[in-house]
Amino acid sequence: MELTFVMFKPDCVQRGLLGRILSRFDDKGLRLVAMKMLRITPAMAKQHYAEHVSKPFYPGLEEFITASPVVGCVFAGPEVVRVVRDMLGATSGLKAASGTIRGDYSASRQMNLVHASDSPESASREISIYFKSEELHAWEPSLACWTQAPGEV
Ligand code: FUP
Repeated sequence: MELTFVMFKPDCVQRGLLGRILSRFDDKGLRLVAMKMLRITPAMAKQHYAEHVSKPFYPGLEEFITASPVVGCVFAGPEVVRVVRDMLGATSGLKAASGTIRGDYSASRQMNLVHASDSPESASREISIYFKSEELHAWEPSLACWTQAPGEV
């Protein structure tokens, strides 16, 4: 089953939105397979945002993402990378559609509450920054037979 890495960023934890936003993923029926709270170091930030390190906004992004603890998660599900990106909405909370997580809770491009992998390849790279393989839990939700038909998984 496809995996994606999701990070509840410092603004999400600081604003007390973690439970509310996490519940949207639960409500959707996504399977949580790993979760931890951690403080991102500058070195981890450079690894995570490798494609952005040389961009002008990077220093501010690093300062923000290392300022306070985050919660990292791995979710599993069919097409979960695209499903979660659709749930987040556009990068900037000012542009994200109403009804998406960023559209409903963020009014900022940098403080957009939640990160999610943009492809299965990014997911696997990002998961390896934050989790050891033994920290990912394979489990079968008892209600799985009521969230997806057998051929869909
Ligand atoms: P996303 O894939 O939606 O998380 O967005 P990007 O990979 O394009 O950007 C990574 C992070 O950099 C975003 F969460 C927001 C931040 N960012 C800025 O702070 N300023 C910018 O001009 C662009 C992105």
